[in-house]
Amino acid sequence: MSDAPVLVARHGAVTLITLNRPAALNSFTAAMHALLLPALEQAAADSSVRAVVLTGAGRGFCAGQDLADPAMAGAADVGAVIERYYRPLGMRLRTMPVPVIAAVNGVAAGAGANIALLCDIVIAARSASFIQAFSKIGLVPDAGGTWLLPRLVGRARALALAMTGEKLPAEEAQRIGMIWQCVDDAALMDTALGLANKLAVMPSKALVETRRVLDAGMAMEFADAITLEADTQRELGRAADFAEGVAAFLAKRPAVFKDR
Ligand code: T3D
Repeated sequence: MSDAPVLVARHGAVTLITLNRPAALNSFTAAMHALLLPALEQAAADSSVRAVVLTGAGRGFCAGQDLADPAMAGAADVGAVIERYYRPLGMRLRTMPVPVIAAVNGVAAGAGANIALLCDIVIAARSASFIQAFSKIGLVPDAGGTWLLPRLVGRARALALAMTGEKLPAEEAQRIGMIWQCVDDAALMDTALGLANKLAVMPSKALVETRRVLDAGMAMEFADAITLEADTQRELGRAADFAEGVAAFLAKRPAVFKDR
């Protein structure tokens, strides 16, 4: 196996991206950032890619920022690190033209936890855990955590997780609705790739629009949310995938979706 800090592999219509610095629990270095964002950009630009799975090598998913990376650690301006690396990464994940699944194979801490949670669907191994490690080093949650956590688990749990920096086991993360699913360790990759393959044959454009309208709807009045639904359905209703979906249903055959 290559020792590049990010590995990219194709499984049919699915791109599998693996964070690959297992000795340091796949914590983010500048070198890793330099490969991860382009890997996502490439998947986004390739119309044959219809789903992405993000995972980690070894016993961790990602322990957040590599606190020892000379290229980043002890930076005089930590905000600049966020702007340079975590804003583009978070924005890319939230606007991918295909669904992104996090297959959380082990501990996900700091920015590593929030990058996982920014993915559309999070599946974690039973031995995995999530840690908002920031408070322990004198920071606030970043990589989108301040926006995401209260939306996922509510203010009370978000604040307690962020203030204590306590480890949240995957089973508990599923129980409180922070992630979609917790599965046996041995089943993680089959489950994640199986789901990715299922999503890959669904109408990508509609899936991505679903992400957009759900996120936007959280900040809207009810009437405005209905308007957004109507506008979005108007656009999707004119697209080829809708015609194909209805035709396939009526003909009792599998649909072949192409829009992206
Ligand atoms: O510029 C900026 O910093 C701003 C950006 C901030 C974004 C952030 O992500 S801030 C949060 C950074 N992350 C952390 O604070 C988490 C630090 N890690 C831990 O607390 C623990 O490693 C874990 C709880 C995640 C796992 O604990 P455990 O006992 O399972 O493993 P370990 O022994 O601590 O770690 C294994 C190795 O990975 C170890 O190296 P060694 O001793 O075997 O050579 C450890 O030093 C290394 N490692 C783990 N996390 C990091 C790391 N090395 C560098 N940076 C890390 N974040």
